[in-house]
Amino acid sequence: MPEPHPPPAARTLTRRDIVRAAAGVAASGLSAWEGPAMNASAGLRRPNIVLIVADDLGFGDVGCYGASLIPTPNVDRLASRGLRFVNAHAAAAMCTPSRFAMLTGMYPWRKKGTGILPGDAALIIEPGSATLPSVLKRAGYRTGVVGKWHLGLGGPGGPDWNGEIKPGPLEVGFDYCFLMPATCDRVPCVYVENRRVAGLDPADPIRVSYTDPIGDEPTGKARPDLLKVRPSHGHDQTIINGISRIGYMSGGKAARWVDEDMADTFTRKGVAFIEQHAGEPFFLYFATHDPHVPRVPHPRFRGKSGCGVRGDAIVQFDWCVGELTAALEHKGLIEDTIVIVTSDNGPVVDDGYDDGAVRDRNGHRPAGPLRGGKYSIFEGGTRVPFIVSRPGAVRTGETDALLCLMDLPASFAALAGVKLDAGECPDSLNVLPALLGQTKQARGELVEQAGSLAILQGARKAIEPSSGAAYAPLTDTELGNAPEPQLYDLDDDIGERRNLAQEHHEEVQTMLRRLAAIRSRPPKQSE
Ligand code: NG6
Ligand code: CA
Repeated sequence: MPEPHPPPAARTLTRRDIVRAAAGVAASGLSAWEGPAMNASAGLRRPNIVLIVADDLGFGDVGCYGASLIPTPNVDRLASRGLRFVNAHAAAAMCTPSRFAMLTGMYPWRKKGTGILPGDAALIIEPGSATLPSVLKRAGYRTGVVGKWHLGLGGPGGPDWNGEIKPGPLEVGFDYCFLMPATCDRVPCVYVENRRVAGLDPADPIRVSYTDPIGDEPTGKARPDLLKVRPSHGHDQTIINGISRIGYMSGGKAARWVDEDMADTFTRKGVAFIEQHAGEPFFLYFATHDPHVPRVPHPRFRGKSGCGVRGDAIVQFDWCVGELTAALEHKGLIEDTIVIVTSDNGPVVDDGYDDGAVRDRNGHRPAGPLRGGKYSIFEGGTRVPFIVSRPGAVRTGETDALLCLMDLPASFAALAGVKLDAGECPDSLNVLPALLGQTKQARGELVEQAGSLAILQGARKAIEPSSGAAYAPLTDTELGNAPEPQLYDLDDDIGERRNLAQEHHEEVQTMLRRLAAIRSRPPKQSE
């Protein structure tokens, strides 16, 4: 098990730091968009970016982060020729807020309506605003998203599944999309390609409801005998492909996905995007469903991990990473492409289906040494695997630089030479030198979000008091909520077992005041 390293001393990154760090990069011969090992045949071009984001993959879930029962050779290979971060975080311990922050560069708790969305929610990102894809588009990148979206589609009334689905990814900076609209356990179970449901027969229109039963198809509640995976909590509405989901749907039969084929389908679309844009700078956001529930990996991955179906879904995820990497190699682009592998939030074992994942876990610890997991304000909620690889241009090894997925917009804007206007991506910091391994100086502090908020400053972490539940409903995940403030020293106590708040009363109050200040104003605007 790798020992997570202590984060750097608490300090906020200032503009001057960023300028200095950038100067250091230039002095080392690594300019913003031209690495030292630049492939001569590729000429002077900006690197492509392939951002691979797993769903609910934990800090201890892949081999290079200590998993011994789950073979992940492709992720491990990227790590061995790249940089492995041990203090990288999602902005939140759930999907929608985490991805919202990653794409907009804004803390999700600044905006109402960024909690876990139903499958028929309207788009929550402002069309035309500065986003990770739109800033890259300004620099001439071709931008695509393949896989999980879960940020809503359509205007205030929600998406028109049978017509033009707009606004969506194409209105917030992507040139191309092939989406699972929300989650795999939420209806509608169809793919959206650009502005249409893929493969929809107009004679069989889709209807969706999150309140009332719709159509005459069986539900998991009424017909559990029809199910190939039974729910353990919730997830008992319309049955699609032998799995009951959250929400009701009817119609769209020809367009429905087959869960077992989803990883293959996404991978095919991701590889096609890479091949199509091999001659120009491109950004691909590849968002897998694995290892989120329902876990029904393709039969060829069944039994391939030593810890049940959740591990098998991670083996399938690793296969996707291998295929995308192979496509880059095949096109001669591996040295011209920054590949990132990470996750939207921490792990959960039983997230609502009785799929044997708890029974078969075989001692595997999805969060590694961390406490909590998905939904939790403990580190297991937001600290995620994060690997950056670009052979010859990104240093190899391990780094304890503190960063957040929310920093990608400002960092890649810097990489592409785009200047963000004041107020654009307001909480996103340019940590490009740390991403490239030129420095371990990145963020000095970060706000983490689950049901409550916490502030991380160097090795110290303060969690605000909260009246929330101690455990996630019907699961054994500790949420970290407590009516009194909590203070942990992550250098000595990465597992957050010793609450130091009583003996360091002043310190915890100072940290919580700082949290309140960030809440009222983005730090970048106070400089
Ligand atoms: C919860 C679901 C869970 C999962 C989660 C979203 C129930 C009981 N639980 O409400 O299964 O879908 O939402 O996960 O319905 S996330 O990774 O997209 O945030
Ligand atoms: Ca997730």
